[in-house]
Amino acid sequence: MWYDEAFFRQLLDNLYDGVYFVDHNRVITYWNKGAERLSGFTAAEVIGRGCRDNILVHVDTQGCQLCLEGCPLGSTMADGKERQSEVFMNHKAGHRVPVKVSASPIRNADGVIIGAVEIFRDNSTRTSDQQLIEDLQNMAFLDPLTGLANRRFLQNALQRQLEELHRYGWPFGVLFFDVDHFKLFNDEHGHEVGDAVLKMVSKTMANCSRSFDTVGRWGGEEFVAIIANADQKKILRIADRYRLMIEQSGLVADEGLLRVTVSIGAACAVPTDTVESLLERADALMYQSKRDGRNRVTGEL
Ligand code: GH3
Ligand code: MG
Ligand code: MG
Repeated sequence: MWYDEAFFRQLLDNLYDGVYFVDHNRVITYWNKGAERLSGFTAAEVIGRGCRDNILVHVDTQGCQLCLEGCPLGSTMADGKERQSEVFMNHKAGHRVPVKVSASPIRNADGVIIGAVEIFRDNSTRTSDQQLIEDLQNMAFLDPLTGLANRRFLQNALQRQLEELHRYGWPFGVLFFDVDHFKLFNDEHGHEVGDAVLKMVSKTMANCSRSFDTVGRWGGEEFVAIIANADQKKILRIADRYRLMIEQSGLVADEGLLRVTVSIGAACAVPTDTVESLLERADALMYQSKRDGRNRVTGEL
């Protein structure tokens, strides 16, 4: 089977990896699309220039400038051996890109080395592993729908607050929120619109929380806020601000602004509390708000 030069050019351009050729003077003679993508330099900008011309400026992890002191292409042309290395190349925009580089000699029909080819590939897997760890950490503590802290995070935070109450006597309180008649809301507008409203409520809660308070989604249409360093009076005032802000939030829809209200129970932590006993009290107070007509806050007497 016969392939012409255009076929090979197209083949090389379709590779995801960067590929370039240099002649025996280390002048770049070919530069594929992958090389353009990884480096930011177009073929027109680099072909005809020397690879040591301060374009790619490969450095190793010690910051050693390989183009001047240890060019893998130069060494490969000298001894005819293939080489692989991990280096950082220069992107046109100025930043460093980690790449895995393979250099191989190019020989003519008589076996004489007339140049070299370098293939380079994005080597940022380590950075993406790091990213993955961060993503997993976030996922472990983040509620995916609302982006708020999840139940596990809230439980840990409550445990921490209780320890601080024991050790330093710092008072704190817990608000338990439940959206009113949310089943009816879903039935009327659909589950997706329901989800959008839960997001809206979450945003409002996050926006009106003080920087040292924690708000999170307990589950379903239930939310919890931990109010740090506050006595009963202050906790009630903060709870009512949340209630009012949620009541005043509206999702724009064809039918007009869609609103929901919440019933809140506000409990103050006492030294004998556990996470469970504190939440149970806040939950019971929330139910009292439901019985009293919803869209209200109930605290302890
Ligand atoms: P009330 O609390 O005022 O007594 O009435 P309610 O209808 O809100 O109470 P109930 O606990 O009976 O129902 C809660 C509803 O919340 C049921 C469920 O369809 C809805 N819900 C729970 N989680 C989600 C969610 O993630 N998305 C949506 N769209 N709806 C949810
Ligand atoms: Mg509920
Ligand atoms: Mg409800």
